[in-house]
Parts: sequence; C-alpha cells; structure tokens
Amino acid sequence: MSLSTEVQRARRSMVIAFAAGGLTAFGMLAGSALADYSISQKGREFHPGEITIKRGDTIQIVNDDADLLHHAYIASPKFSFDSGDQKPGSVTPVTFTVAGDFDVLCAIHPKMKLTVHVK
Ligand SMILES: [Cu+2]
Repeated sequence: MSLSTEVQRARRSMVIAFAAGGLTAFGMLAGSALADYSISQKGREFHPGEITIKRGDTIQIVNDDADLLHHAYIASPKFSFDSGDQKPGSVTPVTFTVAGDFDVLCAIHPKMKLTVHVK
C-alpha cells in the first residue's frame, strides 16, 4: 500500500467522523428547536407567568428547581394536558393545538399558575 493511499484513507475517515459529529449536533439543535418557547418553574413559580402564542406552537416547561417535583396540567374542556411528575432537570413539551386561554397549574404546588393565550 502506498503512502498516498494511507493518507487518503485517513482523510476519508476524518471526513466521516466530522460528518457524524455534525449530524449529532444538528440532531440536538433540531431537538431544542422543536419548542417555540421555554417556561421555567424555578422557585415554585412559572416564569414567565403569562405568555401569548400562536395555535400549533410548542412550549417546553423546564423543571429547573434543583430538588422539587412539579406536575403541570391543564384541565379545560377545550384542551387538556398532564405532564405526570416532572423530575428536577426534566423538560416537558406541550403543543397547543386549540385557540383559547388556558391555565397551566401544578398538581403539587396549588399557587403555581401559567396563563397561556393561544391565538
Ligand atoms: Cu410545582
């Protein structure tokens, strides 16, 4: 095998490695781009506490409280949602497919409230 073949082979495997790395980065970007808005639950409060979005938009609810469970839900005749228990660090996406005003509440902390206006 000639030296130039060796070099070409090494180059080719580097290109493949770069391409794979690029795809992984793209996949992560695509994953985070699925949500149009991000809502924090830090300090047992939704931040922001009110948001206006378009129908079809996705918000992600992030439990960034270090050691608390949250449990977001919507109980509306038009649209319902239940996150189940949200562990610290978890991210829960919700896509609003229906126009209207919705209260997102927390089953664990009754004072937590997020109002979502869907146009
Ligand atoms: Cu909570």
